[in-house]
Amino acid sequence: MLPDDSPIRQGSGQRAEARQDPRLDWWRDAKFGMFIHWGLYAIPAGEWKGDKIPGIGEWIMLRARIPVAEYEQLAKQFNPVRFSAAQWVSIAKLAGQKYLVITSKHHDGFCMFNSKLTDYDIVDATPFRRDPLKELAAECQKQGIRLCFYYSQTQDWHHPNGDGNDWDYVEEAKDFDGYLENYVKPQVRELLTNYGPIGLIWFDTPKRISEEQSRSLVDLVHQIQPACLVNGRVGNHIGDYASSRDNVIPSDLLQIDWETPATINHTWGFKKDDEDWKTPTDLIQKLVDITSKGGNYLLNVGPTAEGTIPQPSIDRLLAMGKWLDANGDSVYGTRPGPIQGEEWCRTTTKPGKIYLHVFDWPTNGQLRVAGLNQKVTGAYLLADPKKSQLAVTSSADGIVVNGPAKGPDAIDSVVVLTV
Ligand code: H79
Repeated sequence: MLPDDSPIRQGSGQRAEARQDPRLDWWRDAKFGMFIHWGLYAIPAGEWKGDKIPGIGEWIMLRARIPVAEYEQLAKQFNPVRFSAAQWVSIAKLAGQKYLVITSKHHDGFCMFNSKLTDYDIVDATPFRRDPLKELAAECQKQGIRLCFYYSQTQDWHHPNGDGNDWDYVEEAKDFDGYLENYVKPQVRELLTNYGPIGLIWFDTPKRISEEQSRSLVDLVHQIQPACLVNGRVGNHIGDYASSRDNVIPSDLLQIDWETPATINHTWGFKKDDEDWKTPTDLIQKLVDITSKGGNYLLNVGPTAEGTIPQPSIDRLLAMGKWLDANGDSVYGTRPGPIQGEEWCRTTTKPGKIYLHVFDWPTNGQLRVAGLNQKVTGAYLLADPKKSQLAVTSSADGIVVNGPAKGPDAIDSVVVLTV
């Protein structure tokens, strides 16, 4: 049992056998993905009939108790003509993100792909009439990004038998199993059949789903695409990897495969008045912090109803990409390093190398690393193309690297220790 305050919510964990599964290797090496929350909720963008609705944007239907018949009308206005799959995938690419997870159906039930199971989808119900997931699939293939889908398997506020809408329907009267068998599973099949190879399916908020039902979903995914991963929020602790709580970074190294889904501002789906953006420094240090503890960072953008990624998000992603261009060796393909729990630094490792990520460069330039039990044979700054050696001296409790008086990178200066 996980404690109540665990960074991984009860039931969102990793199946024990998956820990050694080589199918996860691409994902273990990837470290950084783009999350995209895009749907009808981008139209109200946090405001309903003149009222600002508190909370995350994609929850507006529930928070404002909008009847299905009213919310459905949004589809007629959804015409994101500025959407460009090529641009979105380029942004992910420039940011250094290796996979992209887009909402195929969020809790509001609107399908962002062409589904034969319903007319409540972007091709049948909107003037746009295009399938953005098809366009993204082609573009991801072209640019070498793994395409993945978010799918809300339990909550569906539009479907009469989906979980969560108690203002149009009666919860107790719902045939949840029928909804899973006759709607969710056929849709998951469509997603895994019509869009080429899919990296992973990102389920969310398991809530009332039973262990048997979760298992049958995992089995279905693996049956159709054996290489496709399933995240922990499929429920009942049987995912291929664990998902932490939203925006929560574990304080310690975890001995499982895990990922933090996170926002750049506060909302996931676009909200016009959420302008509280995390700084590039914060985002880069979070990526490094997560990597040093063995996790992945799945960082969200919430495109507008016109189909564009907000500029503040683009600016931050490009800043991350710029840092990764110079320092990516210390992130991609690494595993947690030997020094954990220090405030001023993080460590990651690859065979023969320890990457010392220095967030707070000491004013005397002396980096004291205690508790290293490998023999250090050399040190240099990762961003230094000449790899000029820094003097390393051994002390009683570890090593001292004699670096420059000023760290070369205000966000994170990476020192490579060869071991
Ligand atoms: O897709 C994103 C969120 O919509 C979803 N997970 C991420 C990846 C998510 N589902 N549930 N939650 C997050 C927890 C949500 C809690 C809240 Fe609320 C929603 C707090 C405020 C709005 C529920 C409704 C609790 C209070 C009101």
